[in-house]
Amino acid sequence: MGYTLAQKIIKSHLVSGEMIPGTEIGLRIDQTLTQDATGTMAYLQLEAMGIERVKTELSVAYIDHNTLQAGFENADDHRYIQTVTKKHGIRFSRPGNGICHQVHLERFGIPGKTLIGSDSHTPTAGGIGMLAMGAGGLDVAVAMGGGTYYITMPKIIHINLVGKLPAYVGAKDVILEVLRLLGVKGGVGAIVEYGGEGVATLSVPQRATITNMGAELGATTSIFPADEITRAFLAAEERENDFVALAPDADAIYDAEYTIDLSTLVPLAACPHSPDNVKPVSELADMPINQVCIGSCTNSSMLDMLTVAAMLKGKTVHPDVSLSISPGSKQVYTMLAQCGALADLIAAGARILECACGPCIGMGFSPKSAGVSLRTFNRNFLARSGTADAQVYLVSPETAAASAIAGVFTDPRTFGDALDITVPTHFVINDNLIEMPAPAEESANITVERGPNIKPIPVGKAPAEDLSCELILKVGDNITTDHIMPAGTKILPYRSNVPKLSEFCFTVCDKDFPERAKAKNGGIIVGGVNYGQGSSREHAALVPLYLGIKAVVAKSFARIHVANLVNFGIVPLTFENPEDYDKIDEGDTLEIAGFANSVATAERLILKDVTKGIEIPLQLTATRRGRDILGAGGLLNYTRNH
Ligand code: MIC
Ligand code: SF4
Repeated sequence: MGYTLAQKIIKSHLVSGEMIPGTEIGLRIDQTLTQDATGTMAYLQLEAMGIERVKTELSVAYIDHNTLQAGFENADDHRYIQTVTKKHGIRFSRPGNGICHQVHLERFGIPGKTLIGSDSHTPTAGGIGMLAMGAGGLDVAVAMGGGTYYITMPKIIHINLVGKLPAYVGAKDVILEVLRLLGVKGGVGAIVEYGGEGVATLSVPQRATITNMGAELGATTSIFPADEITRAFLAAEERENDFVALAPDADAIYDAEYTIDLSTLVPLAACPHSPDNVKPVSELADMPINQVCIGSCTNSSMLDMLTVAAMLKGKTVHPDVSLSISPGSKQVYTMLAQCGALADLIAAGARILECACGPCIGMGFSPKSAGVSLRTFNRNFLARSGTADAQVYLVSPETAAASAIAGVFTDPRTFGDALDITVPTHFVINDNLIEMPAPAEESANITVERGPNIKPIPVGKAPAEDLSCELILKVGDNITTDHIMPAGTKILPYRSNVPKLSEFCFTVCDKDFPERAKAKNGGIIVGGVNYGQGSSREHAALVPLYLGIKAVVAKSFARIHVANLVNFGIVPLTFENPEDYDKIDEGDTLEIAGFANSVATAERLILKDVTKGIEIPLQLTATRRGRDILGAGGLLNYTRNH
């Protein structure tokens, strides 16, 4: 039997388990990345585990999220990351060097290698044929120490691409079409593998746009083959030696198959407030808009920027629209300046931001009240932009540029003659903002600098013998980590200060939650399907732990979040009968007799709702290892004990 592309990489990195979908496997990790909003915690954990030097082939720490420095906190975190990485053998990408995923693709990604990153969009590197996955910071810290990364062996979904994209239809429209087809939980438990003759018509940056936003499908990762186009991209980055050709076996077996004819695609938009709420732009045409933001790890490559610059050249942004542009990396920014395209963007009235995540994570550029914002980003979750009643639409750079000029939602196919823009055959290489770590023999001399905002990490406790507590919060389906632990300018500076961060937990859903949880010493949270979708931020587990949350009962969980819950000792439980969700209410008193024993061994637990006088069967779907971690009160304790 032949293997798929992803299966081949898994096979060559398998440390434990068998490649049977749904069972636990352990993988050897070649590369890691962190960003600053999750990195401080990851490196505090690396220190807590006593890891002296990283054991991966390459580990890089990027500074790209918390770049608006309205107080000392972010700058202190950056200094902490700079010094801790120097000491422990990690490269440091300075602020100004660009968004982690864009820079990693340009300078470090290697086909056939494994990468985990403390950011859910790490699968961007799947565009170059890497097996790249998002993970919680603690899992990344373990991998840096040479530890195994455990996942559930995914199914493989094959997306067969045929044909060629028409003019003004972009790679973004391909992934929006996949989201329309599969939905935000359509990729859970699966890897999405792209193949077919249409692959050869897509450049590496286009492929990376598609694998990037595979995160919004809930997929473990997404991947493209490594072919002559990949070789040319690596050669243009002066890294042709890193090229390895990768393709699935001809007789590979997939668990599901879809075909997308690229030539039939049209410009699409994901409407508020979910990336799978997809409609053709033509249906939204002429809706007045207030803001356009171009950039983010999804659409900030040289190809995207040149496309936008060509469309804006000689034009002026509509007076009702504020347009921001964030190039993805210093390489992109430099080349835009050198070729004159930057001048075209500035002349048109674009507000050029530094190469960082920026508006994507609410770091500035919040829209006006009830504002309509078109963004080339990957997430339009409620309130993520920083404006609670904003209406955020996710679109391609082509749709964004055409609409910014017109002042209304515009189908870019009405814009004019087709553009002829291709990926440069040679990129400007200057890695001067990537600092190398100190040699091992000098690391003892390096002092790690810790600002006053860096507080100790909360550590979990072993489960109680019997659990009795309140149903402290009940939420619906598809709750994102942006609901659980919102981000943005005002909150992100506290990523290394969990007590302060806890004041914002779940406030998108319920303003009183933090106070209530504190007063009642926590309790149990109940959720619907796909609980915890979205980011990799382990703060969405750490902060509930700090507030005393003992367990989350949901209809189903998102992959990275459920791993984070286990890592911090919060017990993830699912309803045996999803309809039982409707039978229990916030404020009910809940009991699980023999809780600790059940977590250790039982498949089935009985939740007693004392208020209603009913019993509800639950399942704990943790692996043996997961149960041991929960029993120890989280991965830090578990690692210490081992
Ligand atoms: C995001 O896009 O939501 C983030 C911000 O990049 C997160 C990481 C974080 O919360 O720091 C992610 O995607 O994992
Ligand atoms: Fe940054 Fe946005 Fe990408 Fe997250 S999705 S890494 S915030 S650009």
